Amino acid sequence: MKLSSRSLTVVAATAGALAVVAAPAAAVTAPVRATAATSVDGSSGAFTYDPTQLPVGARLSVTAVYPGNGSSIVTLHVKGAVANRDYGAHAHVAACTSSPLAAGGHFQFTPFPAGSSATDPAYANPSNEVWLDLRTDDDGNGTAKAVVPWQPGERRPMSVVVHAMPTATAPGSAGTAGARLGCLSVGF
Ligand SMILES: [Cu+2]
Repeated sequence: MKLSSRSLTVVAATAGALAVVAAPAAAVTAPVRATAATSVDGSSGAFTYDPTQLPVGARLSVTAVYPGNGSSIVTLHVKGAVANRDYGAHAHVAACTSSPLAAGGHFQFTPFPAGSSATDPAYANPSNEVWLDLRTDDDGNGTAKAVVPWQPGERRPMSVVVHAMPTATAPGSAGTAGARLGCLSVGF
């Protein structure tokens, strides 16, 4: 009996050790992917609101990964946009429609409180929002990656909007990036 009980203890300890090792590597939530080419009416899955600045057929691809450490890793790939230019981009609170403003404001993990504003850098910053600015190469392709120290809960972003300018950071304009050029709905 003694020998048997001891064997069980060893097995239990081994299983416990394995569980401890495995936990940090496991994703809390499955990764999310969305990809679509832009069109004016959105029938291709994504919108362009200004084909001169974001051509019809440009491809927007977003990936979100939620590792066990509680962070979110979001990437944006743009293909077939205007070559060698800067675009701003962010996660927004609502899904895309043919109306550029329908995607709403930026998703803020901690929403700005009453008395503050959407452009207060204490809330409009790349740790509290998901900023995905990028510069395209000679072929009009570019990539951005954002790592934020939180994961969306009940409130979740629902789209990525591409803007005409790099994202501003000054008080009163933080988070702004000019006109909305395109939009991809993403099931974050
Ligand atoms: Cu935006």
